[in-house]
Amino acid sequence: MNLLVLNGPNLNMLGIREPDIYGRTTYADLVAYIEAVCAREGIAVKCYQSNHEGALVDAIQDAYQKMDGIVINPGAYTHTSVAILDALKAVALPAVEVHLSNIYEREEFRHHSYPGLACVKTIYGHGIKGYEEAVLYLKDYVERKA
Ligand code: CA2
Repeated sequence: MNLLVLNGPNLNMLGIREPDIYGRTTYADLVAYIEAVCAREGIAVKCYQSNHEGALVDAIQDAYQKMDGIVINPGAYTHTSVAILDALKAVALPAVEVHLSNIYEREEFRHHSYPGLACVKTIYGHGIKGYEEAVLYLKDYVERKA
């Protein structure tokens, strides 16, 4: 199984600022954690982070016919990006949305997700463990569909 893990704007700042909300794990630690989970599960993973909406759309399009699934934390684009929603719909790959924080306990503008409308599941409020949960959910989802 081939998996793309996408992180959106400012997630490269993990562990550097706002540890009360996002924890003390750095982005490099997060990538190492996801890679270790995927190695254990026999999954080939590509992790990519960008602060640019179009670059995230490009990465989703590049996954078409190469990847079996996508884990995505769109960052603040969660609440604004119809372009990311449309890209996920266009490639029609199973996608799981992850949020480190509980977006439903934060400001009201964080309660709605556009990309989430094209995802088979959303995991929120579990910190970096949420990425492991997303990987395992997608693995099971893809194997059940095979
Ligand atoms: O909870 C999440 O994972 C979010 O997707 C994170 C986004 C936020 O806009 C969403 O509403 C919820 C923000 C990511 C910013 O990450 C930072 C990490 C460290 C320091 C500053 C920002």
